[in-house]
Formats: sequence, structure tokens, C-alpha cells
Amino acid sequence: MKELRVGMIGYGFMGKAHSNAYRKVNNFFPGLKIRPVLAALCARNPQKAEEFAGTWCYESIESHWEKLVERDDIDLIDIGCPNHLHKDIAIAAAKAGKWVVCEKPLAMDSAEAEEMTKAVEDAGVPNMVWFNYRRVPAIALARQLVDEGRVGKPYHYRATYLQDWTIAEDVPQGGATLWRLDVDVAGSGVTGDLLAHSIDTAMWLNGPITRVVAETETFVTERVHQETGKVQAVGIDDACMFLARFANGAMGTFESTRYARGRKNYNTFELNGADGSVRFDLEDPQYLDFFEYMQQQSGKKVEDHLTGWRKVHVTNFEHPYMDRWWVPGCTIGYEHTFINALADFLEAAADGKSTQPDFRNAWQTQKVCDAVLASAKNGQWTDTGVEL
Ligand code: SOE
Repeated sequence: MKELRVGMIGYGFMGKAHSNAYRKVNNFFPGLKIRPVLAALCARNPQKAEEFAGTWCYESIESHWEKLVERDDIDLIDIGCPNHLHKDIAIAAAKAGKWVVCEKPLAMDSAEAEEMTKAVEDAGVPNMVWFNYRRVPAIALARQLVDEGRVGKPYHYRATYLQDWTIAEDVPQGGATLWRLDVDVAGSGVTGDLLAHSIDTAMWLNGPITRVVAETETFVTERVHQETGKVQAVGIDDACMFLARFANGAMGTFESTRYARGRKNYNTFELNGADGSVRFDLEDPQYLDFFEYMQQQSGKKVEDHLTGWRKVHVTNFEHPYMDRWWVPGCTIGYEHTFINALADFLEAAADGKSTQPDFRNAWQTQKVCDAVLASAKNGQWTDTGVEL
């Protein structure tokens, strides 16, 4: 089995999620031809780097990503640090011939995402963006139902992504844990952080979004910056709602906020087609709700008096990814979606290929985010320019 020496950049929430995936992937996907080795952890704060590397058993630490990228003993660079650093790291890593995986959103904006996409494609290196929710078995099952034609001609797509952790006005912005609130580091607020997930899922299930019209709001306009200690203007969107048109003719609505009291990670979607509907809620992630308009009876499709919503417990061996985990009825969770994603990446990369969503695909999501933010400024329906 080939060893893949991983250079991980970042030790926060995603550093943990990715490191866990590298450590477990071969146990649950024993057929893989590649075995990741936690070769180096890179972070600017040497003490934090040391602690994190110790906890997760990284062989070494670096405090400058440039040094990590130069190292001959590193095969893959994993970009798990704040968004404003993604572009330079990804381009340097691709130029150095490393495989590159990057946390979402791919970049600060679509121009950066384009440069990054060109860099990995010119270098011909396998690449992936960690839009992990595609690897929630219930969401992957929704995609399977769409592919099987059981939803039929799509009419409506409805997504929400709600959290509540920034309601308090005294939550500071910036710094190691709160960089998502600092526009210079994050690029945007809920649009890049949360709606990017919703858009990725939506386009995976229902095809390209062609145009959007949006509204954003910043409810708390000034916050103390953790690094400067000064009260500074808030530049991110705290909430965003937009209408969308899909290339297949369907209409879409999207809503996201970090001010929905009581909602922690409420990521939902519903797709309504002529023949059926699917509905998912990440706070109840083992289930996919499915409504099939016509039921199969004696080889014929009929409308009968038992037609209704089914709540499918997505834990059977025949459900996506579930034959890798426990026995039917035993659930998996958030961390497993990263392991599933990594397994897909390693399988494709063993043949020199990228897996979806690759940088090119995530660039399309970034185009929609840009169009949403532009529309919120100019109040107009805005074309996304997504590749059809
Ligand atoms: C934001 O709170 C966040 O951590 C996102 O950045 C992640 O992508 C999402 O999975 C959970 O919420």
C-alpha cells in the first residue's frame, strides 16, 4: 500500500475533523490502495501546533506554510486554515506537485477560486474541496433517488441553513476562533460559510443555478476585534436570503442566518418534483423524508390511499456508505462524513483523478456566492455564470 504523507495546515475545528479522517479511513475502507500518514502539522502558533500535533500524533510541526510546501517528504497539502490563506497555499502546493485538498469555501471570491482551479489543473494534481455534507448518507441517498428518476421533473428547491451563535453583541470578531466574523479573513459571512454548503448540495442534487436575487443584513454593525482590541465595523453578512433559478427550470429559495435563536446547525433542503419530493434536516441526519406520488403495485404505478411521506432511516447496508460502518439501525455522525469524503478522494487519487467536488466544481459554488453578494448590493437579478 502506498503511503501518502499529509501536511495539514490548521488546528481548529476543521484541523480536527480532517485529522480524524486521516487516522480512521483505512480502518473503515480497508480496500483503499493509499494509507495517509500524519507527517506534519503547520500552524503559526508553535505552542498550539505542538499540542495539536501531540494529540493527533503528527510526526513533526512547521510554523510557516511555505516551508511545509517546500518539503520533499510531503505528498498532500490539506488547507484547513482561514479562507484568506487558501489561494496562495493552494497555488504554491500545486506548483510544487503536491495533491491538494481544501476546506470550504474554496476561496474569498470567484476570481481567487478560478486561479486556484487553473493551478491544480495545470499541475494535474488530484484535488478536492471538503464539502462534507455530500457524504451524509441521507443526502447521498437523495441524490440516488434523483438519479433514479423518482423525483421526476423538478419544480421547487428550498434550503435553509440556520445557526444562532453570533446573536450576542459582545461576541468579538477576528482571531483564532472568531475569524469567521472578520470579513478580511473570511471573505463574507453566512454566504461563504453556510450558504456555500447549501449551494453545493443544491447544485449537486438539482443542477446549475443560473441567476439569483438576494438581500443580506448585518444586525450587529460593530464588534471588538480580538487581535486589535478595538471596536471595528463588521463587514460580513450576518444573514442572507436569496431567490434562485436553476438551469432545469426549477425555482429555488435559500435562507441563512446566525441569528436564528435555538437553531444550532439547522441545514435543511426540500426538493419537489412532479413524481416525488425529498426532504432532509441535518439536525436529524439519519433520516431522509421521501414522498412518492405513485406507488408500485403489481408492476404498475398507481395513486393509492396509502400514498404519504416516508421517513427512511438511512442506516441499511444498501444505503450510501453504510456498508462501511455498523449494522443496520446503528447510526453514524458528523465526523464520518469527512471519513467518507476522504475515502472517495483516496480512491480516485490512486488512479491520478480528482473526486467531486473538485476545485473546478467548488469554483462554480463560489460564482453563485459572488452573484448573491453582488445582487444584495445592486438589488438586481444577477447571472451567476456557472458552467452548464
Ligand atoms: C460555522 O459555524 C460552521 O462551523 C461551518 O464553518 C462548517 O462548515 C459547518 O459544517 C458547521 O458550521
